[in-house]
Amino acid sequence: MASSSVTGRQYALPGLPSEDRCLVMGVVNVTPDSFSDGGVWLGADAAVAHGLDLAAQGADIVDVGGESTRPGAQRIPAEEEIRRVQPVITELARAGVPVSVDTMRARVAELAIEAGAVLVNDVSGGLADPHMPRLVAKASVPYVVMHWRGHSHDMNSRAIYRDVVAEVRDELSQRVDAVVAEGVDPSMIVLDPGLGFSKLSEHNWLLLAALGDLGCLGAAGGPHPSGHARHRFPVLVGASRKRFLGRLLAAADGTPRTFAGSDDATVATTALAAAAGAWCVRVHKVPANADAVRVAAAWQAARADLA
Ligand code: PMM
Repeated sequence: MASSSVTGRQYALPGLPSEDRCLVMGVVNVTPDSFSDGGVWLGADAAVAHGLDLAAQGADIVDVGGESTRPGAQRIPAEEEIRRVQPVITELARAGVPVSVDTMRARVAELAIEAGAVLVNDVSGGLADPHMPRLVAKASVPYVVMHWRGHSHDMNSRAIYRDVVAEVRDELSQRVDAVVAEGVDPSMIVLDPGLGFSKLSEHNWLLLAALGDLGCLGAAGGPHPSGHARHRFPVLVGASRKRFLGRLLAAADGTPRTFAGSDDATVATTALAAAAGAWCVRVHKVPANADAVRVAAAWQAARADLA
């Protein structure tokens, strides 16, 4: 696969670590209802302590979110989201941890950046809040544009694809055009296939299998009209504890594996994603994933020596 020669250092994003391997983003959900760890880190002190633990365990970035995006989740007011994430980001940034904010709201992103966040992780790719791309452009911070078709309360009804890989690429490409038109520097954009967001298990597996090429927009169909022809964007992958892993590992009676019981499978997806050239993996448990990205980097380097 052409992408196997891509290393993390080829994507130097301002304010973020740059390594010769896939990065590890540890998750801190300051929510009562996130699908795999809701309620565990709801208090600011517990959330900060958890973020510091993740960093000490080897997380390169800590992603702080205050709004659950699990299937079926209802939205919360912006004030509540700000109340949850602001103190946590402030403390983690003060401790020197590279922090990203997981939000779809420009106002939350703005306050998070003021509090020290260095990356905006927008699961809606700028669709949920039309002010987001301009805010990100003005702040000049890296921006995760995830593939998204709608809010969590009805996202499963949108999981209809003829060719999921082609459609996700096309829709990401359209989002890149839209946010670049709002002033976002293409070199600040990170793409994410949005595993589990308006996707059934089979869609997630196909996207994972195509990961090596997903970041390369315009490459398959020739030059892209927007001018980002053959640009290779860094790709972030969030497979950690998602339901498609629990379903794969279901018991004989069909009972899906628990979220925590999917952690080893998450590590397997991390190794595969990193070997396919992913820039970063977003995970709940850091240590084994931090090992996996190093294994993948050694494997990539040896493969390059063979070539
Ligand atoms: N998944 C979740 C939340 N935020 N952000 C990005 N960029 N990619 C993802 O796949 C993603 C995300 C949902 O998982 P969680 O509720 O366990 O955090």
